[in-house]
Amino acid sequence: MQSVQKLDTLITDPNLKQEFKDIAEKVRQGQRITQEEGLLLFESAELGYLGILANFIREQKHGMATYFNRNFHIEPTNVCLYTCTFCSYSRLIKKREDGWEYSMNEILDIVRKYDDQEVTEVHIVGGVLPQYDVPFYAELFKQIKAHRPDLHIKALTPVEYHYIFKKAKISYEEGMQLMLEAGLDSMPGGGAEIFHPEIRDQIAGGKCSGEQWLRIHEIWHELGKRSNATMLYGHIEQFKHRVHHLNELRNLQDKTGGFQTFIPLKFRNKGNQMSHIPESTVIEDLRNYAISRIYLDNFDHIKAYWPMIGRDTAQVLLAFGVDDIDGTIDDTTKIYSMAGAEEQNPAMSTQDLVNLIRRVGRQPIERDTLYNIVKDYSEVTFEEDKLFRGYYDLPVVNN
Ligand code: V47
Ligand code: SF4
Repeated sequence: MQSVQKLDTLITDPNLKQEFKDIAEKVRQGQRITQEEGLLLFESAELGYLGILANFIREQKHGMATYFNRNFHIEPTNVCLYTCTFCSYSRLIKKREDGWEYSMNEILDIVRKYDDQEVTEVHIVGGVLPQYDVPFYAELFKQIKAHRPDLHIKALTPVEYHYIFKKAKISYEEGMQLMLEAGLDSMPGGGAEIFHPEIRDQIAGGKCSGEQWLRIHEIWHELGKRSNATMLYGHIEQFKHRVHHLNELRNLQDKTGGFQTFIPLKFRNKGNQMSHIPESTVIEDLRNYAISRIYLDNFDHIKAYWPMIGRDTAQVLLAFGVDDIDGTIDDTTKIYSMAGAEEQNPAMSTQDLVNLIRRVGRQPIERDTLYNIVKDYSEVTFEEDKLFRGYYDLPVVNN
């Protein structure tokens, strides 16, 4: 494999500093890097070097395979009682005209809209409001399962769970057990932001702490279930806070093995309290994803959430440690578009996703939420592919 040769060449490069050689050697041997080494990478490693290391790990784990799924998002409300400074849903943002608070039936109507589509997952997350409580969500999950038992429910984060369990006066353990019984299948990675209190206290508007976020995931994993993790980067945090965040996740993963995917989320600066902070550059984005891939040796997958990071950057990231680009998201997912994400109305068909992956030389594979393979698209060529001219050869299909 080319990625092995590139790493070997790097390790023997006489111009590479010893400390970077040592890290590259560790990666070659499948060994873990330390927090100090993680910080060194953030502070001074070059993009090309990071790309070689991250791509080596990515190809060792997954070869050319690049995963996507078919899902849809539901945001029950875009109004929130918390005051996160990076969020356009926060109650600090003036009462908006375009606010919504869906009822149970309105949410179920959205689910029913997808009845004739081959989606495998519904992703439910939004603002926090008192009417969305334990009885509401338990009933919602039950009704979705009654209507469509095969649909995987990936819903809510420790931010909501902490709030609704406290309100119901039940423990995290009791609460997560109730959600499991109601039909919850897995937890998305949101609400993690930056765990370190030096930063979290300034940006996370009074919602659950880093420890509470980690504890709720731990309990969920102990029930035998899976979840994702995120990190909101590129605002007021320093590199040391990112390393701390990644280290907390790596430690919990050692304990439970319940995380599937890590998703770095680039801070977008429109329509929120931190609009004065410039967004990170594409180079910083690539570096951050690559270092995440190198640091989180016990995570199987690194995902680029394309509506947030943009399609072009998502393509480049497939050479910087990323092996997953999330789903079709046939929806108007507002939390990001309001914050200035690339995609105002994120929707990509299966064909779009397959082409996006294949045109940078990777192998598109549709997965379900738990990474079971739904369909390998390696041999499927769509009509317009025949007109594509690029660096990577596309498979020739006669039809
Ligand atoms: O926790 C809010 C982030 C997250 C902004 O698990 C912002 O598969 C950037 O976690 N700029 C929720 N980010 C989204 C999320 C997610 C998305 C896709 C897939 C999965 C998964 C999880 O969105 C929040 C917060 O960190 N967010 N505002 C903003 N201005
Ligand atoms: Fe509410 Fe979540 Fe936005 Fe914070 S990030 S204001 S908890 S919707």
